[in-house]
Amino acid sequence: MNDDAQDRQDHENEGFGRRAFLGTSALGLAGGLLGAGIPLQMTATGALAQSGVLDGKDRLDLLNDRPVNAETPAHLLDDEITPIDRHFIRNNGVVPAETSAEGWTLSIDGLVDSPMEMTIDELRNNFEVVTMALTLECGGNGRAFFNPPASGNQWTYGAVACSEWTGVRLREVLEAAGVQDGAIYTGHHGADMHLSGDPERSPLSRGIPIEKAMTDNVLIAFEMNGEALHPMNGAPLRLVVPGWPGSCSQKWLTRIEALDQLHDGTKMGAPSYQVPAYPVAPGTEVPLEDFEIINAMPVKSLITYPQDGADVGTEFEVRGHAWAGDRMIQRMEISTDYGESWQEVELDDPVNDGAWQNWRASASVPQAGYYEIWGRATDSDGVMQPHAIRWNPKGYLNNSFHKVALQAGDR
Ligand SMILES: Nc1nc2c(c(=O)[nH]1)N[C@H]1C(S)=C(S)[C@@H](COP(=O)(O)O)O[C@H]1N2
Ligand SMILES: [Mo]
Repeated sequence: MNDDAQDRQDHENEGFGRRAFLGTSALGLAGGLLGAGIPLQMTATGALAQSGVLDGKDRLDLLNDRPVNAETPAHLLDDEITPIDRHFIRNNGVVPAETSAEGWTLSIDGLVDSPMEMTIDELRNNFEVVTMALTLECGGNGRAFFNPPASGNQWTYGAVACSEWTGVRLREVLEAAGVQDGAIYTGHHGADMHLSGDPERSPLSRGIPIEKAMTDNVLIAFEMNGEALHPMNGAPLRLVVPGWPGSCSQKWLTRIEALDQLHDGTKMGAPSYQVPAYPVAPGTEVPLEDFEIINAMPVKSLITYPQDGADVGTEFEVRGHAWAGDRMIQRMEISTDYGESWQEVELDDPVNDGAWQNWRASASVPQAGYYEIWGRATDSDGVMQPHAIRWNPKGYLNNSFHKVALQAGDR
């Protein structure tokens, strides 16, 4: 069975029996409690994560160790530029044994006039090297709160980051290869190994429409925050496709094809990284032909200070980030009274196209006690984050309000 077939099989197996089983497991229990709301950190990290130690990533919460998947607690995402040690990890397979830049090559082929194979030095020397802060979010970020639960990594909030990536523009490389008019999609290939160990199988190989590939903020990156890429984040070379599901951003990048049709690589097919083409009731079994590929990610925001459950008194700062796929954030608001009233925050412009937007506000509550801080962003199309989850079978695109618990002062 190939991987898309396996994925479809998993999908078909997600009947009520399996959900009933999940409902009694630790996972389902956490999902239920978390779905009920607050406090979050305590249940999420307690039930879901054995706190894992990963080289240079030791404060992340490990969700799975084969393949390695780890997320960043929201309060550790407070920096405007995400430090390398706080960038989440989402692997579908096994990290390549060799991740040194020495001898690494990238091939460009398919519908191009001049197929190319270049070393990383050749990329550096032949194209303009640019540095940009770019937001990367896993399509499944927020899946832990789906009810009925969705299978897959139970990400809470922390499968998102905005580091500074240095590399060359995919557009310039495709143009140098002479990408032909008939090309409509890319196909991305990486050097990671399938969990089965079968070298013929790829853990993940996705692509993007050629118009997106030609956007100025899509990079073939060889540095992260001015250093070599972390092995878990795709060293020595990766794509960064900001604002689209993280799965478009192929790590350990070895080859890009230009195609005259949709790429057919692993996890391009439904239901992977796809959602139903119409709204469905929670728990609905959706026929595979009714799914469509996720392109730009929806408007979303994160509160990174105060930390969930913290006591910061009755007057405090609130801050975080907001982002919206290919669009900008127009307005960011917070509420400390369960949505009765909203306060607009101070919102920065993105440092460049594709970066998340930082925001901050001075807030206060009328007396000591328990509160929740809620955040909601509105994008440049006027679309606001929803209060609740739009359920879909695979648990993608949860962009509902972020809420943190606050114990304001002694009672
Ligand atoms: N080769 C390869 N690239 C990959 C993946 C993978 O498993 N293999 N995972 C993708 C997914 S699903 C996401 S969300 C991002 C995560 O990037 P990060 O691990 O650097 O945070 O990488 C993407 N690129
Ligand atoms: Mo992802």
